[in-house]
Amino acid sequence: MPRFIEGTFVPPKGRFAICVTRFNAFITEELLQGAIDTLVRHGVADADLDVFRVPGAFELPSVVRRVVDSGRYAGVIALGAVIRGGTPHFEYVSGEVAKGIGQIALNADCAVTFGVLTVDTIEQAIERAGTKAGNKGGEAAMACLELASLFEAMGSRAEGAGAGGRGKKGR
Ligand code: INI
Repeated sequence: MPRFIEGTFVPPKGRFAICVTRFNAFITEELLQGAIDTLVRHGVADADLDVFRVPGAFELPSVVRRVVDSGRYAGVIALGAVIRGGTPHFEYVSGEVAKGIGQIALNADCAVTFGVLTVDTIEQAIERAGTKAGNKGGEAAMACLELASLFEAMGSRAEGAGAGGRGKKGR
């Protein structure tokens, strides 16, 4: 029988942070509510949850990086909504935010998940913010819980994977 090392949805020790953009707030506030609701219903205490408000998706990576580097969190969730307009601005903003958060996630000692919508229309954004296609903020929160729990099960990089130890930063 193989040994399975996997996360659960029981919050690991430590705090969670949500970084959410103000741009397209009518959508991102719904993503935020979905993420908070998911974390709290899985047992994260209000006192262990911080929300950072960010101007726009372009600024998300710089804020997420500072939050991660603080070492205070077991998990960080990035939320935003980039909606295509008539100019190439969409491509630059959506490209930068995906690349930036991806690089941070790869190098972070804590769980970092991506709940940034990149859609062609406002209708598609609405569908993903708590209507037909679910709530991508809630999904990013679920993924963050599972990944943080998996990291806890794996132990920190310093301790070696599979050690079952706790991470070294703020957990
Ligand atoms: N920011 C978003 O979060 N979503 C968008 O759809 C968007 N569009 O399309 O322009 C957007 N632009 C602002 C950008 O993120 C920066 O805040 C701005 O360029 C200042 O640096």
